[in-house]
Amino acid sequence: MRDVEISKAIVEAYFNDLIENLQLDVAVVGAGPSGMVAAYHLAKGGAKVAIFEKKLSTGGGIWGGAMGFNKVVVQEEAKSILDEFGISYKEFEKGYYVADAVEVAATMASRTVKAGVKIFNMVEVEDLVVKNNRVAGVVINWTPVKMTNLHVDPLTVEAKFVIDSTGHGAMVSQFLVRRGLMEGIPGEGAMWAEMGEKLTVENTGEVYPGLYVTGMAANALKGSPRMGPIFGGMFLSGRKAAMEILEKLKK
Ligand code: 48F
Repeated sequence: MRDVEISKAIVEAYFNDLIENLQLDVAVVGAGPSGMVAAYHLAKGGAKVAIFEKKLSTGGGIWGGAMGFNKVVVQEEAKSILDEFGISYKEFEKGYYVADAVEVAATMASRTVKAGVKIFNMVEVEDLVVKNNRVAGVVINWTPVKMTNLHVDPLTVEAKFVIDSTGHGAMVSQFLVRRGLMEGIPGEGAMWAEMGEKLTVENTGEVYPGLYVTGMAANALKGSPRMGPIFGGMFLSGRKAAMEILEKLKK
């Protein structure tokens, strides 16, 4: 066994993936629940899609359940998404299903990758490409470069659509706000699970030509309530964005 062959295998495989994913139908930013569900459905629908996730791990806010009690709750309307991913759950009482947070995060990542989505972890989206008043891609850099504040230029990925699935901070939409291309973002409202869940789905959509928002980012843009450890709204939001984008890609 030669060490250098191991290195060559990694470098060649990684850069083949990177080259293949420099031109996408959809670039999803953030591998939390809404981003993974969106990417999964897009890939199933035949779109070329990659997720860029700044952390090492995928799953965003799934892993810790609530206060580190690693269970998540899903309501009736979103149970079909647990079924679609093959995630097990127990009925707590009518309409409230409880799933293991580790199983949700791990299974979702696995099924998303197997659906054909390339996930680039440890890659931060630091800006957007905007051409002729339309978002046309993402600007990426290594997370350690961003963390250490090194002066290193990024790379560009072309995409027909970008999805901001970055959660509470709505980090991608903030790039447009900073340039005066979008109104200021009020941030999420106070806790109200029922309203937060409903509005997460309603707030999901195209917020600037070529840019979609999902999940908590969608609520942050509208000042809608947070909802804590209930995840159905995140799943339904991801699926809604995917279905709308697939329709637009057909045109
Ligand atoms: O926060 P997150 O899980 O987003 P979500 O899909 O789900 C929210 C829930 O987890 C939970 C909740 C449900 O009750 O409220 O909070 O809306 O995942 C967002 C992901 O985006 C990554 C971040 O590391 C996380 O994994 N992310 C954030 N900014 C960037 C990014 C960036 N600039 N580039 C790449 N990834």
